[in-house]
Amino acid sequence: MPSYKLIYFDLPGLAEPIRLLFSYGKVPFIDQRITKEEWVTLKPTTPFGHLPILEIDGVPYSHSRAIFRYVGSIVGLIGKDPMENLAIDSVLGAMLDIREAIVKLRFCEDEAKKPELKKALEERYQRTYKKLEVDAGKNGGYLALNRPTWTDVLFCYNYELLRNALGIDVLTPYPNLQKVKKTVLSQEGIREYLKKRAPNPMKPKYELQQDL
Ligand SMILES: N[C@@H](CCC(=O)N[C@@H](CS)C(=O)NCC(=O)O)C(=O)O
Repeated sequence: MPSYKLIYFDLPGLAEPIRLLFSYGKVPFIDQRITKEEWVTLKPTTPFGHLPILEIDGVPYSHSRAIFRYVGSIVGLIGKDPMENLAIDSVLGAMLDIREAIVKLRFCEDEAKKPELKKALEERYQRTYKKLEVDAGKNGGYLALNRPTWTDVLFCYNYELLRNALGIDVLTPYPNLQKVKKTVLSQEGIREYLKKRAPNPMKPKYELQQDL
């Protein structure tokens, strides 16, 4: 097996789905967390000037989505053909749209604009969750296919972000999506990871480990 080193800040951010995916498959990896000061020196040496980076046998690879897919594949959570991978990537797109709306709201410094951004986030996630609820019902509790895929794991992390952004349990009206989360959190590797998860410096009210 190659050696894996994930380099990111001491935050969940774009690295957390990668940590969760490695953990799902119980694939050992070095979880290197760097400080802002270290980043100043490291940045010019990186392929695209940002993190996360996954080093595979010492060779650095960038861009979170590419890394999600790669780690998804090594832990057996990808599709078997282009059509299946299209269904998986479509859920990825839905999660990224929600994340974008969360980031806009969280980093907005203009108080007057926040209600509008909150409304946009609510509309975005409700529309997405309604559609995914139907899909998860048809797929027996999985989002993209009728078996687990890496977007089920990504969904759980996205849910954690969303729940903290809005301060409500956004899953309450969606029993099939609750099942997706339950299935992911029942995986031994995920449970082990969450039990010893590094403290989140942002101190969010809700963390996935509360549901173990
Ligand atoms: N398209 C990239 C974006 C990565 C990105 O924006 N990384 C941020 C942290 S979340 C970063 O490296 N910020 C520090 C910097 O740009 O100097 C990906 O998906 O990995």
